[in-house]
Amino acid sequence: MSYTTNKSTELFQRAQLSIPGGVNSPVRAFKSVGGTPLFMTRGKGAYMYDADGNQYIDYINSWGPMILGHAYEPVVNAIKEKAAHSTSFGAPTELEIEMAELIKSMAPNVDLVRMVSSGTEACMSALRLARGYTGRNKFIKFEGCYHGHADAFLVKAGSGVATFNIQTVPGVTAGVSNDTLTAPYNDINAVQRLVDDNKGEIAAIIIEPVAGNMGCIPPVDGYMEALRSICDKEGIVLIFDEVMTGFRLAAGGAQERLKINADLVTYGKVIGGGLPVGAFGGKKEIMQHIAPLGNVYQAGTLSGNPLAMIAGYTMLKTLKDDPSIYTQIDEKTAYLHKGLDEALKTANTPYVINRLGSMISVHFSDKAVRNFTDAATADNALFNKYFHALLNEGIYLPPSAYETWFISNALSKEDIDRTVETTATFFKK
Ligand code: KE4
Repeated sequence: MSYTTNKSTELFQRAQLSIPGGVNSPVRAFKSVGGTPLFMTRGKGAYMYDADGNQYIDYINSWGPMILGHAYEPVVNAIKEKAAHSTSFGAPTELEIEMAELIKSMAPNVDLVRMVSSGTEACMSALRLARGYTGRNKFIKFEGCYHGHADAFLVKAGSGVATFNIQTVPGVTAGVSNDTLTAPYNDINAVQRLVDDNKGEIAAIIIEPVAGNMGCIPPVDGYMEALRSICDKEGIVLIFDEVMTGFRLAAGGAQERLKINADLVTYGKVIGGGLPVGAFGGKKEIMQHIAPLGNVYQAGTLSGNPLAMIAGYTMLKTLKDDPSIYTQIDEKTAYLHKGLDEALKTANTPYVINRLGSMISVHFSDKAVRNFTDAATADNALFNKYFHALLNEGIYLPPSAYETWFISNALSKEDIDRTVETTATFFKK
């Protein structure tokens, strides 16, 4: 079946007259995979539908939030009900306490948590807090990791920054990026060297505990433990950016899955059930420096607003009350992994499938993909062809080789079988 997408083409032309690049977030523009982005009208369960009425099996799920599939009834109904009583007060509400208590009951090492409206805000605030708490200026991030678009993080970042191969982002001043130190992912010696060369000056190390913004790249054995001990020794704040892994890899996220304690954790995506929500939290010893308790200022007009809170609360409560969802979603991803492996084996092209839990990606590489350089030297032109081959058959992968695939628990065995069969057909040609 090859789809006609005339309506999307028309909408894309029109969008570009009023929105930069026709999209409100660059990764949606298909710039790296080529072609015209598809305009969606609705979604239900594992599927979304474009303006021409074509159905797609969704492996983006809004880049993570739709872990239970689109238009999950309890979330939709909760939003409808809450909206009738006003959408925002700018005053505290009991629901925010319930949301904070729910997060604390699921996530390890979170004594206090502050709600914000995006993953970017969460990471930006966590970094400011770590700097305010330690009195130090520098921090370490990893090449290919993406922590949102706050200036300090746009140095060798992943996701759209890597997709568009933006080396230095105009507008990010040297004054800001001078304090951003970078190291390759999965290389603990590189971190040790930076720590030794900047003794007593590093406030934080921020990491995606399972990287998802250069495709999926799990930490190699012992790496996260080594990071933890360097931070303990040097008084550096270890920030787990769990915007992607939080409430996805386990109820307790990567801290639970990898059994590593972070000092601060940032959340987004799943935590909002599809509405704009982010959060950062951690030990009281650190979080108590946040205004109005302390002097590290951080604020937000719509932080903790009722709609976002009821959507996120309903989503997290569902995940907490039925932990088998995590087993199911992991099993579905393992099934997909096995099927893709069989399909790709028949192809005469090298490939690597990286997976941890429900985070998975295919790299057309002839060697292990353990850091950004490995991901960047894979045959990403082939990925782009593969992306379109599947899209044409109604299967929507993330439109970049530098993204992990997002699995929803609404995916059926048949959806996965169709994905595998279409993969096998493409590689047979
Ligand atoms: P937002 O500000 O986009 O809500 O979150 C930023 C962010 C922070 N940390 C991690 C680990 C993230 O993955 C993200 C956002 N992820 C990208 C996709 N890889 C969002 C998609 C987009 O930019 O439109």
